[in-house]
Amino acid sequence: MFQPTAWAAALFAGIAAAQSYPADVVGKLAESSLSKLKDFLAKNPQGSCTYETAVKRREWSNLTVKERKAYTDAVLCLMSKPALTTSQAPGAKSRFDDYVVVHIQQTPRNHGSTFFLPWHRYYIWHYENALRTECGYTGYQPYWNWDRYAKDPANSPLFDGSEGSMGGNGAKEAHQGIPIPGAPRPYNMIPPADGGGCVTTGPFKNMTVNLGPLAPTLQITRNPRSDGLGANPRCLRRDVNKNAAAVTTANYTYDLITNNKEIYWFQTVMEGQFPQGKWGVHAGGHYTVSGDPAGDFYVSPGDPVFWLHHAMIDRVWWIWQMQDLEKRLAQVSMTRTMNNMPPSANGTLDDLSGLGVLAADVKVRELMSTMGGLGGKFCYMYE
Ligand SMILES: *[C@@H]1O[C@H](CO)[C@@H](O)[C@H](O)[C@H]1NC(C)=O
Ligand SMILES: *[C@@H]1O[C@H](CO)[C@@H](O)[C@H](O)[C@H]1NC(C)=O
Ligand SMILES: *[C@@H]1O[C@H](CO)[C@@H](O)[C@H](O)[C@H]1NC(C)=O
Ligand SMILES: *[C@@H]1O[C@H](CO)[C@@H](O)[C@H](O)[C@H]1NC(C)=O
Ligand SMILES: [Cu+2]
Repeated sequence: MFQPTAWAAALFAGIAAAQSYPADVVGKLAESSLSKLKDFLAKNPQGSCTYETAVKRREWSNLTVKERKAYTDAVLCLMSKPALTTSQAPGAKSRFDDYVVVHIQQTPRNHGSTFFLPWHRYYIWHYENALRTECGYTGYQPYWNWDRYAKDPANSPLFDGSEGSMGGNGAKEAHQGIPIPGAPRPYNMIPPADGGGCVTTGPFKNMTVNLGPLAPTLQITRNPRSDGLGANPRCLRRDVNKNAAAVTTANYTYDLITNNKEIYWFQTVMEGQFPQGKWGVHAGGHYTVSGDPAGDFYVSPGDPVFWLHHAMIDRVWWIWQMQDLEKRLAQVSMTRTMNNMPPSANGTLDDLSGLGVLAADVKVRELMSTMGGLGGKFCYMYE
């Protein structure tokens, strides 16, 4: 028997469930930590950056569809402006590609090293600033709270392919899973999901990926240059993957923040402990997108959703720092090379970190605080 009321109620529940997310344990922890930040700022004023003046980066589904479109329009605008890096990277076609070039060039320095968290903080801020100053975007960099979509990322507000999404999943195309080097079975392979082909829906359905690949997880035509910086135009591919997303639920992030008191362990657990079969939330988020270039360690910023993932990485570091600001705003660890290969000295707050031709080197010390870092240019929190 047809029951219109039950049908309407079910439909309404579906819509409501898709759009409202109760605070998770990590969000509650962030909320309850803000008083520590206020106290710290009262004792250590940061010039014009105050608790009241700091801007708030917001979660993707907390933006209205109009706000999300303003963001993706600004990204498309960056993709339409001429590149500044063509002399080093003949494949770079746009200002958006400039950021991919810098990541490719600095990948070994900025992962598994002292620079991982501070450098990516600088990198995201600079990109956000380009969207605002070069493309008229008036909002701030949104983040992707992994937990919200982990159960079914392909049908989430981030990847459902609607105009308010970051673009859809890739078309279904047979492909392999993602090998996780050094991990024991069954953690040595992230099983493939239902995409793998070109993204055909949402704001980025027509985008061209120009650079790379360098470490492809799909069969992609090789770049004409060994450094990946030559022209290799192709479609954006994704394999939105809930197998990877399973390690990004809030309990993993909460555990990461609360059970690792030293930066060395916080960063190590975040970046993954593959020999122990632990992928970590960092790889988990990257491989939730997968495909090309999102699954490529070097070229991943060429998928626009990278920036929302790394904003979440930055948010998690911010929440971790708030637990003990006196100490954690000054804590770095690891060495100057990826996984200390080749061996190098421990990095320090006086080491330099920069964005190649895009932005000057600054001391790591300048990148430690979202509230007053970079000579006061950093002045943000996460909602
Ligand atoms: C899609 O991309 C092609 C090639 O870059 C371009 O010629 C075309 O105008 C684009 N279409 C839309 C609707 O943006
Ligand atoms: C998080 O929860 C899942 C599902 O209940 C569980 O399998 C996993 O071990 C938990 N992870 C952590 C780090 O607690
Ligand atoms: C480098 O850091 C490690 C731990 O992070 C520490 O054990 C070691 O003593 C440091 N080395 C030097 C030369 O400071
Ligand atoms: C979502 O936005 C509302 C205001 O628009 C805010 O009160 C709430 O804290 C936000 N929640 C999260 C988790 O960002
Ligand atoms: Cu990176």
